[in-house]
Amino acid sequence: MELGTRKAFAQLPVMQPAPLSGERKGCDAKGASGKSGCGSAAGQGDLSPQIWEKVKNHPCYSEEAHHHYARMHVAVAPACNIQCNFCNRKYDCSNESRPGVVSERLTPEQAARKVIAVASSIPQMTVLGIAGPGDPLANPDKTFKTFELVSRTAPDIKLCLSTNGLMFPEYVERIHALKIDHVTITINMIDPEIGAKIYPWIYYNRTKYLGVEAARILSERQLLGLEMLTERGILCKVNSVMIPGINDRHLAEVNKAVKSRGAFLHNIMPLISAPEHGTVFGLNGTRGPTAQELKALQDSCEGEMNMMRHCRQCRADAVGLLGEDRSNEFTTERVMEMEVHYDLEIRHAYQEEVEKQRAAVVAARNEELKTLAGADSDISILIAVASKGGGRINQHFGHAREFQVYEVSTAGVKFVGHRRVDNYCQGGFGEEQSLETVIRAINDCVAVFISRIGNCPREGLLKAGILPVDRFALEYIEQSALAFFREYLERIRSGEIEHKQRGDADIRQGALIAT
Ligand code: CLF
Ligand code: SF4
Repeated sequence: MELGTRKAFAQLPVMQPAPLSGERKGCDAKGASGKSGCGSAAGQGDLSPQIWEKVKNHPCYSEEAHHHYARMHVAVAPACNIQCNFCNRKYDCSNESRPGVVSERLTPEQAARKVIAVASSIPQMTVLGIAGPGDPLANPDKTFKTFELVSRTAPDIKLCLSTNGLMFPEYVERIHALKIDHVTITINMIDPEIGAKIYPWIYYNRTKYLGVEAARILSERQLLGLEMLTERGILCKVNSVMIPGINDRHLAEVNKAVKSRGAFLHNIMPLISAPEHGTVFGLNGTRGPTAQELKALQDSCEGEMNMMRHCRQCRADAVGLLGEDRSNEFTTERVMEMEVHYDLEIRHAYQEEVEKQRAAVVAARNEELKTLAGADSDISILIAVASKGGGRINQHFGHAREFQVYEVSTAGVKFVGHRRVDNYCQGGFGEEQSLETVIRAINDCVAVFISRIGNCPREGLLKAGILPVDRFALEYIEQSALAFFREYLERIRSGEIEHKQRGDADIRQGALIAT
């Protein structure tokens, strides 16, 4: 594609107008959780206009936005100052990426050019994050130089930083001065005894600290840094890796500690620990949580604080919507050859269209929710969805590399996670083994919504008790999920079907690889 031109803009996949399935009637319901603006809720809700401005098109800080807006990372920060037992330094930082893919390291100048090139060709790319592959604040010069260069040319792009937090107190003023409005800290413990099982050492003030002492210093500086940032009005997200048997029970305390210090969002992520990643946890057999274990912990922490459930544990050089990775389209070689023209007007025009589409998704959902008004049932179900974005059911079963999972009840519909899979369709034919892994990944779901599906996988899913549903093809996810749920309740009431609890599901280790 010719980049940075109006022609290129015209060729971008603009989302289709809203098709409504049948007549929709009803009330003015809110999102399921009742909270708004981020995590699993939608819309501005009770957020102040200033906060809403910061989160509304940030795909990580707003679940609703992640269907429409993209982020990119640049891998300018190779060094790290601590060791986590879920990380192998040969690979990306597990805080904000998954192990398994080595990033292309960039200089700040290369990184800034890449950002402008991506922003010129993906006008819905609204956020630049620096998240590794080591720790950004262990590489402060490269990190801040990159942000400076980008903010000069592209002032509309939000700056986002993700760090282990060891060096926060030294750099809070610089973060504030550079208008880095979004900061993520990975906090896996507040108890140094637990921390010693996660962090064998840290390197601080030219000294190497071990075990409990290392964890104590790290924890104190993380919590102090969080306080300093929130005092300055910087939106902080806390990432925590859920490690069964080590910090799974403790993370509720972490949640309280970060909430009391003003964190805006808490993202509890599953441990990735496949032996082939060569991490301590991978090699000693520490397992990641199951889907039910993760959801139960997230649900228990969801009080006053928003929980993020749509994290994809993406790479340190990821580009695109959270569920996709277009980094291969923007290698340094390609970026250097591109003719780049940053046009703010084009970006604004495109984003205005995105906002119209987004409003249509929300309006359709709210209309559908009215049809459940007065329904009295304590049943809730999970539904898996194949989607390429835009909040629609627009992907063939065989092409899906992840399924989005929604929980539906009379209270509404909310995004509760995603499941990575091997795509079933392998060069034109189906793969038996892949079908088994897909079924294990969505085993807790009553139905799977897809745009199309072949006979073989359809039969396999039915045998496993999962209903394949393609009649909502290209329609909105949330609206369709509510319509399906209303019918589901009617069929239960009529005695046609019986509601049964589904089993647990696998969270797949490793993951999304750029195609
Ligand atoms: Fe990147 Fe992180 Fe910023 Fe997002 S990612 S630095 S806040 S722009 Fe997002 Fe990726 Fe999860 Fe991170 S999905 S790993 S939470
Ligand atoms: Fe690895 Fe990131 Fe931990 Fe450093 S902070 S050891 S790069 S996971």
